[in-house]
Amino acid sequence: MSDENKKNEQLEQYRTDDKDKKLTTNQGVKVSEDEFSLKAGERGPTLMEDFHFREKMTHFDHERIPERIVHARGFAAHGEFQPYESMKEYTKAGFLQDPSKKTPVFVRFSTVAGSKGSAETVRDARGFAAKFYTEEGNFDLVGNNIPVFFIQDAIKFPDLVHAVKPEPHNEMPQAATAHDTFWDFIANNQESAHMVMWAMSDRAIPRSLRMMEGFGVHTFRFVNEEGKARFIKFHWKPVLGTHSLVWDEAQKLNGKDPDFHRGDLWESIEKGDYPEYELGVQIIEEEDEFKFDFDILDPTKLWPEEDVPVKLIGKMTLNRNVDNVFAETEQAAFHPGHVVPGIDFSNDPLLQGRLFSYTDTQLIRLGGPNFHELPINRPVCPFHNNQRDGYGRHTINKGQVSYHKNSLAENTPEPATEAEGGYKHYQEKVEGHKIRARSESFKDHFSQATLFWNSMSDHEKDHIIQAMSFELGKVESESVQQQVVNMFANVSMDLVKPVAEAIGVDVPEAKDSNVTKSSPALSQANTKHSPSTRKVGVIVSEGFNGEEVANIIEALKAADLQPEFISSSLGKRKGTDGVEVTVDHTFLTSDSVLFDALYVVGGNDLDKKFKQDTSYFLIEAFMHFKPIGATHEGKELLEDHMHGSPGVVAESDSKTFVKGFVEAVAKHRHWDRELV
Ligand code: HDE
Repeated sequence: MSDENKKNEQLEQYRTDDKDKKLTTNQGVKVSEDEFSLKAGERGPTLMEDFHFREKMTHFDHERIPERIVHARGFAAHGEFQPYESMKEYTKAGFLQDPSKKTPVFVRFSTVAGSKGSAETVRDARGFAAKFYTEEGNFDLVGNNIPVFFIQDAIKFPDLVHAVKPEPHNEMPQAATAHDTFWDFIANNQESAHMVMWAMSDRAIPRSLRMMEGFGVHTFRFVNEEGKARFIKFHWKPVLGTHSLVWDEAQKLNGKDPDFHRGDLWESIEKGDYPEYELGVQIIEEEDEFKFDFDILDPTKLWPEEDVPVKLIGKMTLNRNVDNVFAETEQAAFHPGHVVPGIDFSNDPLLQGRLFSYTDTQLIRLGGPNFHELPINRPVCPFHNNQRDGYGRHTINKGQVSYHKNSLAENTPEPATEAEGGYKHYQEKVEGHKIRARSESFKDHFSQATLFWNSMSDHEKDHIIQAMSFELGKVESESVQQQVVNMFANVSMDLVKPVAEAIGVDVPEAKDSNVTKSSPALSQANTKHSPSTRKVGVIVSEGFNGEEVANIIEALKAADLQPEFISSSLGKRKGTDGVEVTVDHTFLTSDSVLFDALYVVGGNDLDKKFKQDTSYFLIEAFMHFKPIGATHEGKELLEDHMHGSPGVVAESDSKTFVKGFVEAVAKHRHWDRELV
């Protein structure tokens, strides 16, 4: 990371390295013994005066803080954001003015429903929270990888979360929506239909945190120097494209590697394969607010990209892992209300409620009102006000004055004028009766759910049918199952009929909506494809074809693939021509689900166990539609039905093999493969 990263410089003051140091108490007194508590006699009771024991134990007893009520399971990294061009025309936000200016960022990704220790490849939305440490204060873009939300009004959030979390009487199931209370909530709160479609789609099981989109979800405002405002929505577009796992694979990964997503992010950054995301905005002029067939304030609606194009305005690169997960990732406090001049809110009732919740939750989680002083949360610009005291106060405010207005400190700290950078809320004219109601314009819950369905490719539709059949198949109440199926008849009978049949409830009467429109941008079939950083498991044994295989491995690396060797045991495997490879994993320590593709090399001396293990890996990879390559003796290890299948590249000629295999890997998955 470049030295001029101000956040990094600031954090450096707080970092400490205990290596090669003497052990001390927190008071700095050197400790002479850390294994035996102070006792009255070798077999006697421990003495109260053992200050080292007391301090060590007390600190340990208080190590835990409450986990986040939602988004408890998360992982974060540092990075930088750089705009492509000045956005002066649209916003006065300082960090978006100069294409040569880099702004430090900290990004925390998360699952929503699971607790802090839950597995990572569950079916769920992913949080995508970015903190920009700008010169004008912190701007937090606290988004998800799904562009819409379950509910329209923040007052329903506690109900939604109670329904999705493990059921209170038996605390099951962990990190899953496949249970009665979640689906009961859905059927009885039908504004959730659109988000449910996304949650049942492949978007909810990303291949990698590096390969998913991010969305601000709500409508925000950009305000420029002249005070002109426009409605905007924020997007993150991953440079590697948007790719997903398959459900069977995701479930197996939860056992084989519950840290799969954080491991992938951590390793990529350690290797220098820095995850990159382009920041985009959709912009709607104020005068066009009512030109759409949905309300632009409704958080259950997206703005189809074909109607309102996404303007890419900059790139974020994550290039440094944290030094300490608790100090940084866990103590990071995000808030959609952390905005800077040039960025403002809309009246989206979900956003308005979030503006209250985030500080409130930090007060219990981080133990008081001074969490902004924790190193990870401190802005890189100075901050001055009359707020004082409270638990864990770090700042030593000098002087006698802590109030406004005053004369003793010449009325400082003083409010800044707009020209000096003072935040001025956009002067939107509002009027109305105090009323607990929802706008009529928020009442269409199904059109965009159908738009989403219409936009899916055949295999994506099939995955949604499978996901719903799985989820509802786990629901015990037949009444809830029936209610949900009846509800989704409003979306499409092509979806509902096979689901109803799979779970054995009545196929409801057709209520197909008349939405025929689709939005190609919503389908992952239309995303970018690249072989870059894809992990290839290379199955190898003694006596493999040395030189040729070595050349193939080099060519795969040159194409930015990441081959790792798998064999029966660790150590070296000898090939012909004096070539040797070091095994990275055994059949026992790895699994096909941990790789994007398999390349079977084999060898000239294969025992039954090796063949069996290889066969298990291959069958699973094949079922998960993964690219499979085979050369030399490896070709004989393929099952008969695999030969000639899409994405299976079995070749003797090295060059033809490399070309075909790299292309197959870039495709991600081969959905046109027929399963047997
Ligand atoms: Fe959150 N949300 N949320 N949320 N949310 C929290 O804040 C809340 C919503 C999102 O990595 C909590 O610090 C309400 C939408 C992310 O630390 C809490 C409502 C979106 C994260 C909270 C929503 C999000 C949170 C829990 C409905 C996508 C993790 C811990 C009105 C745009 C941030 C915390 C991190 C976390 C409240 C809905 C994204 C309780 C009341 C919509 C990424 O304050």
